Amino acid sequence: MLIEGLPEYLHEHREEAHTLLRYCLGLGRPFLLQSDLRDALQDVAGEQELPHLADTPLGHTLAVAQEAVLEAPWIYMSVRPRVARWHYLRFHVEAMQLEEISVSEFLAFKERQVTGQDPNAAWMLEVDLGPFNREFPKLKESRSIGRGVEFLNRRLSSQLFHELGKGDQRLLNFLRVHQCQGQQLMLNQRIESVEGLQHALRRADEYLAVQPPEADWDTIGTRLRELGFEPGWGRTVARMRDTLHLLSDILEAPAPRVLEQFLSRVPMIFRLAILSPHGYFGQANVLGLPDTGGQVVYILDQVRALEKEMRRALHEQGLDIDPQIVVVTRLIPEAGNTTCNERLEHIIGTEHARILRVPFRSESGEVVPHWISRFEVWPYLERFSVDVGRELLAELGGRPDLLIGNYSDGNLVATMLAHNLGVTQCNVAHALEKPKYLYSDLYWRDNEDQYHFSAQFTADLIAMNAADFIIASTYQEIAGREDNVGQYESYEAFTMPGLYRVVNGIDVFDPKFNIVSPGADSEVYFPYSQTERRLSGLHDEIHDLIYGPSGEIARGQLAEPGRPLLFTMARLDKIKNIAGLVDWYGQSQALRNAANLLVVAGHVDPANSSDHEEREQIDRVHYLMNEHGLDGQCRWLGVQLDKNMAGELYRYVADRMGAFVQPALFEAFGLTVIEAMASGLPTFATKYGGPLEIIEHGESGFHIDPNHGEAAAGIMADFFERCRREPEYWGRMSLGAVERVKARYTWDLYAERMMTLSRIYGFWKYVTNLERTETQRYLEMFYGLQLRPLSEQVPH
Ligand code: UDP
Ligand code: LCN
Repeated sequence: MLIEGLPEYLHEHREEAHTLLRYCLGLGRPFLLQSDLRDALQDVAGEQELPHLADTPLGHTLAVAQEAVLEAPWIYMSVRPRVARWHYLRFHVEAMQLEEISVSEFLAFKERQVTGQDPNAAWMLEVDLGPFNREFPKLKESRSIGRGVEFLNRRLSSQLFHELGKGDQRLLNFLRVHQCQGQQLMLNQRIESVEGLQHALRRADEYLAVQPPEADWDTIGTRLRELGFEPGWGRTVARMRDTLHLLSDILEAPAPRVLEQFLSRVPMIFRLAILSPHGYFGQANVLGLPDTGGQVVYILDQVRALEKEMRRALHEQGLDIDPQIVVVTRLIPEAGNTTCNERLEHIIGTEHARILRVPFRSESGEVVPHWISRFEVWPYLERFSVDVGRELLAELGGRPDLLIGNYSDGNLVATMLAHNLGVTQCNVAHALEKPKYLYSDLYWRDNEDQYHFSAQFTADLIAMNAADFIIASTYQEIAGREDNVGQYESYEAFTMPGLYRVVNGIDVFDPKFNIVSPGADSEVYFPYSQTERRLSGLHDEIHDLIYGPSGEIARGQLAEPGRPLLFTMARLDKIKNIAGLVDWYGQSQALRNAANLLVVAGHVDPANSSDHEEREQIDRVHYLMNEHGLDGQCRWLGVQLDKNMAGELYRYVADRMGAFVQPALFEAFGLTVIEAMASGLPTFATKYGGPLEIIEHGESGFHIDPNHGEAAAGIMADFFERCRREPEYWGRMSLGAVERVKARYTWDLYAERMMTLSRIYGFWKYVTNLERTETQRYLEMFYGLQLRPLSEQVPH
């Protein structure tokens, strides 16, 4: 039994156990969450004077239970005793019997509470990807989750070793497939076998040993080509020899580290396509518009970092080839003051990277002119993928070597393209919507009109299973924490009653998961103390923005400008909880006395918003400002700041010993959090999602619980009060924040890691059956029979 001593306890302490379980049933709710179960345990221990209850096997079970489903006399429970490990139990409260059950039984019981029908009465589709992966190597330890490539390297190098010994040619073939712009790279056809390769390596080494170490391919290439080699081994003779030695070592005994090192030198990635269909993807006037935030910032910074890294690698490999990166997004003819109606746009800060925009088309082929919410893009994506495939090939002059999808829609398009073109696929989620909203799966029908989650979750399942590898920004994104379910983990088992039940949707122990954290652009977000780099030319404008009169783009005028600023900036989505923050602030006299609130979000005039949810939030913020009488203490700016302005604003707030707050109900990663920290702003951020991992509470910032606004306001008020008493405290927190970002969240680290992963997964995909054809076929069926009809139902 998974909780030691539980059956014996139930038997021997029947009365006590009965009291607790009956209490849970007596709450009269069909579902209890983790926090409810913990509260129940505490309540019973207190009311019934059973202080030891938490220390009993039943107490331990409730402490690790994620959810209970109740219908007298039954209580079903999902239990997660360790990160990403799940068990399912049921208690018969009258008979006091306990049984372990399958995930399928647990989900079926859940469905029954929603539909009121016996789940056995009607057939229900069960989605189970488990059988496809049975033969596939999996990580064993939860602490290794997110380090898939290291695991894969270890596992597969021993396999390679074994097979090379049997005369396996795949490594050789792999080294012969590389070409760029019609030029053969690495090896030519003269080398026909592994023995031949070993022989050629020795001859090449002997030859190079007596050449000047700084000589390049032009000098020594003729001889190497006769031996069977082509360019790509290194810019100089010294580097070439080093690479040849790595390969000889692998042929002798492939050690994982050497293999990784060797592969990171093989020229494989010249052309990259990054897919990000929804929102306004542009370089100016877009941030803060609906659906347009961190993903755009992430991709533009990523492109700059990757191009630099690709260029560096190609240079070292001795190749004069320009890397090509194309970001594919949607072309929006009615683009306001953005450039989203332009087909091609050069990406600033790169040599060749560009944005390629392809329009959505209606069934009859007409271009869709207006912006479409990310929740409603589904009916357009199939056709979009076909159009993109064609345009991309033309733009890149051939197939990309890697496709990177972004968010649910981009990952789905990447899936379709990768399949058609036979290219390695990498996914980046940015934000998985399912775990953002409580019961978004169980009560999916209630949300269907507004969010169409049924299509989105189906697309997520398809794309995450199709991907060759997945990049997550944090560990928690994959597998959460001890008492917190990971974002991907939440796709393992769930149900959408009446649609389908997922018993094995994704396995977070799959080596496809890798953590590669994004950074904050250090050219833009640097500490306030680096005075020589500051954009002081913007200070007058910033001053007017913060302290100017209210008007079309601003509400509130700060009556006491000397107070520090508590700053927040986000898209005005409900989940960002800006209205919640205004409410906490309004209710906390201590916080109001300590600091002014500065909000940069959305529009002040709802007429300027095209998004339903945003308009609702605008109205709510107005309402709360009226309700709490905040016009003298809260400044709300309905503007989209360009990043230089945003960067200088963080620092301007830091100059005045202010702080940043990110109050979201859930934040997948939270780029504003690392930007504020990099600028030296003490930062308070939600404990739900990425910030939990980014910030070490009390050292590099503070976690706040958005569900307990009063406590959050208290933490912030105490902070300002302490800084008033102890000014060096502010400096200490500021420094802690800067150091944390420097150590963990930089784009240089990102690019180097990302390129290594791309090469290694590309290699393994080539030499093994990582293709997973069976999975692909199953997913195609799922696409055709589920996602297509669901997408059709979305208004278009
Ligand atoms: N941002 C900005 N100006 C604005 C609003 C937002 O530059 O007016 C930027 C912000 O600096 C950050 C991004 O938009 O880089 C938001 O990313 P985050 O990850 O915090 O949230 P998301 O919007 O992706 O959910
Ligand atoms: C989307 C989000 O919601 C944020 O939490 C991330 O920081 C952003 O994308 C970049 O990945």
